[in-house]
Amino acid sequence: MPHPPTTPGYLIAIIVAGCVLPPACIAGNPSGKQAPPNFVIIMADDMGYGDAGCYGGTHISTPNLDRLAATGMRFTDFHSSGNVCSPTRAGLVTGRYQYRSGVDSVVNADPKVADHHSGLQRVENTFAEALKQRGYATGLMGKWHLGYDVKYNPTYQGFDQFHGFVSGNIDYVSHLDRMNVPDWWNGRKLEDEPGYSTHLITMHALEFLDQNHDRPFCLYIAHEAVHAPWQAPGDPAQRGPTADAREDRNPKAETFKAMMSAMDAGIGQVVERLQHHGLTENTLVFFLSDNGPAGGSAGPLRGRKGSNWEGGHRVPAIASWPGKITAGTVTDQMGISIDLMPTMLELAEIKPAADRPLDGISLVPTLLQNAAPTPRQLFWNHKAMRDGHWKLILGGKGTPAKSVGLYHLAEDLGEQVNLADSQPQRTASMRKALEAWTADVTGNVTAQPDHEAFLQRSR
Ligand SMILES: [Ca+2]
Repeated sequence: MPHPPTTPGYLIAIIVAGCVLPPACIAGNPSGKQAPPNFVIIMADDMGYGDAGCYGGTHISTPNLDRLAATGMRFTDFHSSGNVCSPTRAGLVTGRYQYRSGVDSVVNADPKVADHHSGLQRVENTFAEALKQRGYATGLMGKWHLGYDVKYNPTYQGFDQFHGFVSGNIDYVSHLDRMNVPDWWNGRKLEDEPGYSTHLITMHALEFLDQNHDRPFCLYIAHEAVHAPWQAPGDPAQRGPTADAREDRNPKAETFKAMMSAMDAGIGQVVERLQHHGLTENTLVFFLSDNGPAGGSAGPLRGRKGSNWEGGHRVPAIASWPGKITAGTVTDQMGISIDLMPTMLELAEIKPAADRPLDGISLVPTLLQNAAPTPRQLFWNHKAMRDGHWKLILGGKGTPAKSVGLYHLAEDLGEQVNLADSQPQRTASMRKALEAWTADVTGNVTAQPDHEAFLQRSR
């Protein structure tokens, strides 16, 4: 018989970051109530709907993602709120359509471009800020892409720790951005370290887990993979004074596979580290991609990164939480990246800020009860919307600007049979809903002072 501990765990109050968690919150305590769950959000970059084995991808092996799906829940109808990088990230961290924060286009690497000067303003509430109030340790490892100036650094947006880069992509080896500017940060300090970016992101994620395993935490792992430049582990730098300046437009199949494998292996290491610390049953792991593929595969979907066709924004999404989410489930519930913040806040019992209502919905009923899918409406870029299985798209890439497309995705996932003419009433009502949504999300946009000042100077 093991001896009971001298000091029963339930008598200890954990004091973290000025926040006292009641004894009932301590994991496994005799009151039966669990500690608030930990969150690990893993976002791939430019990974397509067809780029994982568990999504029918045959060109690539993703054993760790496949295992995550086998131990958890796989979404068939999950979306990014943008079809390119920055907008999706602005939506993800605020839980609101990105138009509201004024970060609705790519924050450009080139300072001569107005969009270089946009960023997520401090007035926004991020999930990291919300969770910090509840005593969570917070970290971002990898890509931020929500502002270049150091004043937009993620450590000003609720993240205690940041190891990674602020631009859209860096050389995986030399860590220079597209303008050949060094872009590898430790918090607010430019601090390069040697290594392949995917490996570094994983290493810092594991360190974060080692440092914070005994308190509630939220770890946002924003992989660079599988964004260009196309560099596999072991490849030389492509950017920098001594580097081969030529960057391939399209990836070689072997290179792309190796980039994906490095990320997949890193995800496996993170799951193992959670197991090592005994955290799997109190940690929700959620994996998703930030938009459709650039170098990879959209599977059966039409369109790719940057388009409003499903291939631009329907993404792989997997949730794993052993003991809470039934292993091996597949859900057709429509979901979107802006749902993650309301989901985390509900699980952590935090009320969202009243002045910044969330646009997403909590996915808790889907995750924990595998509730039957509820129909909903989702919107993209003032040009596309879903209403249940119906998809409306205005001027879809490859069609005339004024074209109107209506597709029934349950029967036509590839958006090939345009029903707009045969369904005029539905088309009209969806257009009306899209216009109303546009008016709503553009009605009270957060100002972007640096962007405005740049435009003033260039006039
Ligand atoms: Ca992206």
